[in-house]
Amino acid sequence: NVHGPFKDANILRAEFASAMSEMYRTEVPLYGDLIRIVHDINNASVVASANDELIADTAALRASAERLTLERHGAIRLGTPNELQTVKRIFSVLGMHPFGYYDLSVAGLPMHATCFRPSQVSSLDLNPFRVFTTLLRPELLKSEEAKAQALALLGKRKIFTDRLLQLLDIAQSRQNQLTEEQAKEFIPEALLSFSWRPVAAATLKQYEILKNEHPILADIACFQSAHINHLTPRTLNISAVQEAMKAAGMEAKSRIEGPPRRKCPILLRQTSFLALEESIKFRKGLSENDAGLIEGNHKARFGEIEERGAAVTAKGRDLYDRLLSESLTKSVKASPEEAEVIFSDVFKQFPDEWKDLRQQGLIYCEFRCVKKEAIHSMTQDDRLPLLEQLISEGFVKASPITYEDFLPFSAAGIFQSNLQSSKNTSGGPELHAANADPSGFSSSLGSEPTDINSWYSQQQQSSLEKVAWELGFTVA
Ligand code: OOG
Ligand code: NI
Repeated sequence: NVHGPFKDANILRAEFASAMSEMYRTEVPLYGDLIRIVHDINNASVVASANDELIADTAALRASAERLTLERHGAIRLGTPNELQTVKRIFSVLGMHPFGYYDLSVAGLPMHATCFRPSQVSSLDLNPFRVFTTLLRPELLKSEEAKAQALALLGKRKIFTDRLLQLLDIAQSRQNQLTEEQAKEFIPEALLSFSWRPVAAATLKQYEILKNEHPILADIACFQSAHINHLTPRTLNISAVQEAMKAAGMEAKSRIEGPPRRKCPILLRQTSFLALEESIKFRKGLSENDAGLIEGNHKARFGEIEERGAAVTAKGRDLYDRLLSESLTKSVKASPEEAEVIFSDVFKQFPDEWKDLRQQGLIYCEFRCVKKEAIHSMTQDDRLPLLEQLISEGFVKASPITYEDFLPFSAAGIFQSNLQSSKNTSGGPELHAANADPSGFSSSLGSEPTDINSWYSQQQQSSLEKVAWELGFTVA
């Protein structure tokens, strides 16, 4: 019987994220170096931006260097609906829920994804840890042999311990809560599912067959765990980190994914250091008698950084997608430096002043009432929407809402650069015909991920309602 207060999910998530980070730093020491670089640059950026009106205005950037560097996401790749459903239960105990559907077939990858993250802004503020989680789509594999081998391996493996499954049952019977004592056990048990195992579940031959179909398939199906493949701290200045990575001798991805550098950051920019070649032991054969092991190599794990900007509306996202595809088309044969110029040039069509972005309905904002005195003596100017007049007369302040989610094409670029041999990294992913299957994903997950657009627009709307209430208006 369980007594006593339950562990707070926000605290449990923070402890889990920090244990995962420690695990990953031990597994991939280069990640520790990356964290130090990011921390130094964030410190400098926070100092430099303290008096910068433009930056101080951005909700996206209201954070201390400590909190910023703490912020990180991770990524895992799963093989079966059952693994996805169990991972959903693990994350639910940590206060993380599925947000958004990502179709990675746009980049020719046989998978789709969601992101598990906190659903309340207050929880994100306490600890914003999130995990980009992809699921294999066997129906998109071309080779029947590779597909059969992959499904056989996946059908046999057990990536969750019995004790973890027991703890999940206990939590589920109590609104996903655990006692302090159970939580202590839960963290290492859950981490095991995401840790690196030095012995593969596959033979070298199986690994080769799967890798030949797609390197990502080998990574998903040949191992005993759903190893975390990267962790990502957030930075205020991704371009500076990219330079510092190169200066420290790290092999950085040649292009930063996402929108080009701008005055008013939008969405998400990402870059990574490339995956390391690691030695791993493969099984000689799959029967008990073939107990021997063979040395081999695998490349999967890397470190990434992200710079977050404002969340864009559906209209803003359409514009972003259009400019992205225009930039990609124009830069097919370009070097990374030329591509940067092309992107900046094409993206001139995306307004770069907060006021314009807001007035044209391209971004989501949080509105706050900052002054109430003399509101009744204000005469309404018919040429302006009321909200804009309230902003220009200093009653209301608008801050862009931080984008908390991901971009499928950028994700594909991150995937791609970590799949290819490191010498061939200048080319990003190519655009493929989309082949999305959101309802297939929902049925694998056992529920529908939250729609991200509704989530941001709900946040904007509730801030407006609060402003209206404080100023004594009614909202339409
Ligand atoms: C996931 C890549 C996507 C991101 O930040 O966009 C991702 C993966 O490589 O498994 O993490
Ligand atoms: Ni990532």
